[in-house]
Amino acid sequence: HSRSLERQFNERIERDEKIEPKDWMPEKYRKTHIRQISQHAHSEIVGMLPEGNWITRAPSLRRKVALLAKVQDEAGHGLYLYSACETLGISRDELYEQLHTGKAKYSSIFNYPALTWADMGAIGWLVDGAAIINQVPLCNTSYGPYARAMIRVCKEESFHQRQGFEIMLKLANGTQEQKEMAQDALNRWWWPSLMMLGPTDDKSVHTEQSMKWKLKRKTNDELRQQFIDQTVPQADVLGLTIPDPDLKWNEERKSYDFGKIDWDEFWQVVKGHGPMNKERMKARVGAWERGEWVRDAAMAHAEKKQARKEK
Ligand code: FAQ
Repeated sequence: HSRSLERQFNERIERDEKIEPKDWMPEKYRKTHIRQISQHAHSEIVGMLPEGNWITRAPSLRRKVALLAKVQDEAGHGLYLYSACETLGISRDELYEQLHTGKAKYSSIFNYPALTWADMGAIGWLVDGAAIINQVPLCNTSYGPYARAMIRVCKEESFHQRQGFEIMLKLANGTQEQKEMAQDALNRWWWPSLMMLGPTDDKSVHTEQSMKWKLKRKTNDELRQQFIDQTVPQADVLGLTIPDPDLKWNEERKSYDFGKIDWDEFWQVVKGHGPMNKERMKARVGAWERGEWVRDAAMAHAEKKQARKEK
């Protein structure tokens, strides 16, 4: 019986039908979706921290308004994704618990510090740029709630990316010191942005199955190449130099060849030993603990209301 259910399920995937929360699905499909969607949600929430750090120091009111809106969007993406994840039968409390105990991962990129205002430019340009490349194919992912969430998320990410690029453009055309700040931010965020798209395909344990289930529509290496090919001409427009001496146009492949990525650094960060891992977790766990009285008060209020209704 379950084998025929599985066959029907695979045929639905084959026909590009969306799988919905109450549909039958293999347990492993459910589990790997909870893993990826929750990691994605956690990344949005932890991803608010490096930029949140600069809201009070934005150089003008207009910059502040834009940055504030961007960080609020990230909160919205996180909540949207947690809701999509909950449709797979896991509670919000369990998801938070997994993040706070280190059981669930979040994107490596948010374990680097945002040191100067130029980092707000580099994050929007590169990190949101990489996020869009990764997320546009996910608008076509097989699980309905995830696919629909991605449509709105991608529209907002596109504003975020432009916001960042415009900060870079302004700095790159500013004083010598401003241009140096922009170059320095590019130097620090370039390699982590490439790593953000995940390990190389031969080291990626989930890609093969996730491609079959159409959870992933492109592999990590395909997305990375696409990101590089799209971003190098943008660096030219800015007049900045990508910090990779081996970067070179390959006429035959119609793509850029690029230098070696430091995968040891990536795995160190993923395992919790990046420059900001401890601080990021401390901020999240602290926020959860400081919010306890609010949750308790809300529950007590709801219970009182319910009791009054039952009288
Ligand atoms: N960081 O077999 P694979 C954003 C883990 S965008 C940490 O290749 P998969 C917007 C992976 O989980 C950022 N861990 O895994 C924003 C697995 O470990 P596990 C979030 C990583 O899932 C912008 C192991 O390595 N975007 O937040 C990373 O097939 C600016 C083996 O890897 C998404 O999450 C990493 N970078 O492919 C917000 C998009 N890469 O789980 C604020 C959705 C891999 O077995 C400011 N996710 N690992 O313990 C995906 O597309 C995929 O999950 C990948 C990884 C491509 C990230």
